[in-house]
Amino acid sequence: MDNSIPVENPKVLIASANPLFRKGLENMVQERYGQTAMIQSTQTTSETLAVMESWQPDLVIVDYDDKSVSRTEFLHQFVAGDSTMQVVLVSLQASGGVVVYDRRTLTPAQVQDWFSTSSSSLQSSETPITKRSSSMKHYAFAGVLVLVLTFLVDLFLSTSRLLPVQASLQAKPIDRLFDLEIIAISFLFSLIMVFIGYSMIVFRRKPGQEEDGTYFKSNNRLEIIWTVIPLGAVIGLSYLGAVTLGETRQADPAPLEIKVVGGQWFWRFEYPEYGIVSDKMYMPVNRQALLKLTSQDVIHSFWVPEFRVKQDLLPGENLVRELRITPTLEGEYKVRCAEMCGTSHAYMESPVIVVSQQEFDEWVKGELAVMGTDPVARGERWAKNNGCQSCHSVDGTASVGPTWQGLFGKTVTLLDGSTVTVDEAYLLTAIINPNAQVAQGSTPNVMPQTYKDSISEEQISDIVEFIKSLQ
Ligand code: HEC
Ligand SMILES: [Cu+2]
Repeated sequence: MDNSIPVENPKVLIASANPLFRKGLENMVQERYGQTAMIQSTQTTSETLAVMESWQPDLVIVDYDDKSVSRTEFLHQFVAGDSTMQVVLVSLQASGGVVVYDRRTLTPAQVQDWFSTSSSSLQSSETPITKRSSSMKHYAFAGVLVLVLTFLVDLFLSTSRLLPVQASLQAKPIDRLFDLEIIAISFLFSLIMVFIGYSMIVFRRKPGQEEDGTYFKSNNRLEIIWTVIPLGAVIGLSYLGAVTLGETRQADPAPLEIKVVGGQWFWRFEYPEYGIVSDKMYMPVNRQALLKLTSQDVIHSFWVPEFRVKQDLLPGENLVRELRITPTLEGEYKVRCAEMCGTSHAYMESPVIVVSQQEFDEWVKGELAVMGTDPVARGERWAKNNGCQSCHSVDGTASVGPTWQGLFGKTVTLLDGSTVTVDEAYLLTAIINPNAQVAQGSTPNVMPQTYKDSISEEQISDIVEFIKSLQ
């Protein structure tokens, strides 16, 4: 391909809607080639493309700053075609300088030469091919920095105890996945930080550097890479997630069944095998527990961080959910509700106690003994298990509802002005039909109206005994 512009009668096309730009460049071209130069000018993209097609200019000069001549479209057309004409994208500066942004089939020396007759300064921002190898050096260096930072961040995160102690068999695969994700997080963090930091320091604009960066339209290779890699990562992680979930659900042949009931705002644990109901969850170590979870009102979520696994509790008999936990470490933990469920959500927690099989058997014996003989102890248990204590104190402290201390035998004035003495019948009515008799100073409709159905008669009479005992 012949790169030179003919000295005799060169055809020059100037594309700009700006008359000053056109005038300035015409002058330069004439200074360079003399009056023999043939000059045409165009003012829009389509006009420019049409003239290029029909007139076949030797040189095209495009106004870089002009909005009515789309340089992108123009360049695209030019690059796509097989024309040997020469193109210079220039920007005229207020100072009188000329900035060349892009050119084709013209070496920097030729541009220098071409403009040498004018007094303009000339700068080129095109990256010559020889810069390639030094850019590979930048990549290699940044790559090493990314690896080093990844290692350090991962070291920091994995030693800074983000998770509490691992106390169940099901926690193992989950923690393995966490380790992997922490490596991925460290890598992504480092990748972004190193590239931003490196660019800010190494490629900082030097004083006096005025031109724009190199123009490029798109980079297919880069776009394919940044689509395929995240896609692969997401698919890979979902596969690992599914495998891990499967591992946490592996069933032992004879698990200990525990029915877990959540309500506003209490936890209740029932052991059908033993006929025990408790407000604390006891678990023998190294034996799988099969939790059957259900809610009495809204959605709650069973979460003991040390066990890692978590499960929502949904209201409704047909929506009982299962969760398998094999505790591996004796100790006292806490179940907390992980689903915002109302005002006392944050306090909805109960002890979870992992003990040896022997201690567990003793606990079962003790529970059965308490429940078998003493109605007051049973009543205390039922009151706790049904969440009464989130509104009623047993020690005189003010709460949502009246305290139970000293309630029995007290004379209360009802909203209609009548006075009654609190006896067993009053307590019974107060529990199964709370709105029937509301004491002055209390708000009706706050206490749940559903205990008549959800608590058995025997249990309610135990609760009455318990309230009676609180003098
Ligand atoms: C959401 C809060 C709340 C819960 C939970 C709750 N109560 Fe109440 N309770 C109240 C309020 C408020 C009153 C006073 C207004 C009324 O009598 O309805 C009250 C009144 C009572 C009274 C009558 C006290 C008096 O001075 O007249 C008894 C007895 C009682 N509750 C027992 C229970 C029992 C037993 C439970 C659990 C099975 C329970 N409550 C659960 C809020 C609650
Ligand atoms: Cu809850």
